[in-house]
Amino acid sequence: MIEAATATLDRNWRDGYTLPSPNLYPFQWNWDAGFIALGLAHVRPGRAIAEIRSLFRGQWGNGMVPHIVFHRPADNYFPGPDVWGTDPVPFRPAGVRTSGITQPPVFAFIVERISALPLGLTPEWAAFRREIFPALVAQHRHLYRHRDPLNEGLVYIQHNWEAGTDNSPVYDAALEAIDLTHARDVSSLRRDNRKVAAAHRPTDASYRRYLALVDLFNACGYRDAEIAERSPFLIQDVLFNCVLARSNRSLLALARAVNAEAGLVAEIERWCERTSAAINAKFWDGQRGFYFPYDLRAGRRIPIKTSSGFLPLFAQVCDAEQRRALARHLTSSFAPGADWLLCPSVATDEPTFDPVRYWRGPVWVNVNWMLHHGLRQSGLDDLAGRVRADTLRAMGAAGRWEYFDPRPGTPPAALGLGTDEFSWSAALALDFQLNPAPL
Ligand code: 9WN
Repeated sequence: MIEAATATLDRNWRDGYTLPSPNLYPFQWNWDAGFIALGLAHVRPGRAIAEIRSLFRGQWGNGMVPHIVFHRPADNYFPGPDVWGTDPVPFRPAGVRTSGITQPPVFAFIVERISALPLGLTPEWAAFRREIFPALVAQHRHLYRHRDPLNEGLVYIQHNWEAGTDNSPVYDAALEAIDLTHARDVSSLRRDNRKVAAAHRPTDASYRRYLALVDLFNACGYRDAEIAERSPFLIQDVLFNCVLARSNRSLLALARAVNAEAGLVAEIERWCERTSAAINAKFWDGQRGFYFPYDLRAGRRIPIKTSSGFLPLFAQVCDAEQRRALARHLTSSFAPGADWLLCPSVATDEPTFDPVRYWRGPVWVNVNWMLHHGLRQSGLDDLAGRVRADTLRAMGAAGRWEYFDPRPGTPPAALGLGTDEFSWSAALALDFQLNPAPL
């Protein structure tokens, strides 16, 4: 499996960065680059720094790290750079085209994880940590300054594509609230649903709404304040904030390691405390014993159980009772039998559960990797072992697919979904096998 995973990363490497999948995603993506850099650090250490550096070439002047960096043109993806229309934005970087939204900020914890590997002990890595630290601070600061309108310590996402868990049913209601009067029909422009099974991808009706938001951001000149005022989609997402909280902890350790000045260390300490407390204050539903995202526009929690609800374990913000409640969900509503693959992206008892469509039921390797480490840190070692074993079993049987059908008895030929040879699946298969330490 190590050889096969390395071959996937080699195949998808493009002289400085890695495509998530040449077939489906022909550019560099934000959080993909983080997980991929970790895999590269194990087997192609010379490339890990280049991977992260390439992504941060796309960082905007306001600190935002875009979800796609279009290093080279490719016409087999929609929406491409012309649709994003970010060229006239005054604070976009020179010399490289990007999208205009971000993705979960994984880099600080990825840097921490790589620091424990042989690459992490080299002078190149020590220099790189000093180089990347200010960019990571700017990334987090952008989120706190521009995405936390109520000053709660929680940040909101502007688009489901910022969540990473793009087609999760928790975004349905906000997407349905979009006024489609001037929305374009983009069905003939899509490429994704011609390259992989359409049943594994979002519907045309969903894409129409995704693009209506992009058109709105363009009309707002990508100014966060204007978007916050005009957009129907403002969601405080559980996964996004848990990734931020976990990265804050790593950023604090990094700040100390690079001897950052005291005021900056204090600023990061405040981020750590406030976001950790706010996750419990706003997302936790004591009655149902689960964490749910919050729709700022509608002014309510979105009570649909998804795998993101387990990630407060990864953020390390749960008390003993919360840990027990989450463990119960993981082995009941998410996996009604011991032979189900952990962890479905939506609970199997939710009416929106769909075992094959994108983020509406299938198992994803990156979520499992974060869940595994959250369970380890919570002392839930048996469950952590099962999540790891299930992930490796699915990839062993089917290959490094983008996502997997969680249902028991699915034959290997039908197990893998979306695109094959998917980079972060390969990269995290490597970390699962080559670094047994918890994060
Ligand atoms: C939109 C690249 C990306 C991942 C996301 C995943 C999918 C893109 C798409 O692919 O999203 O960003 O076109 O569907 O949902 O998490 O980063 O792998």
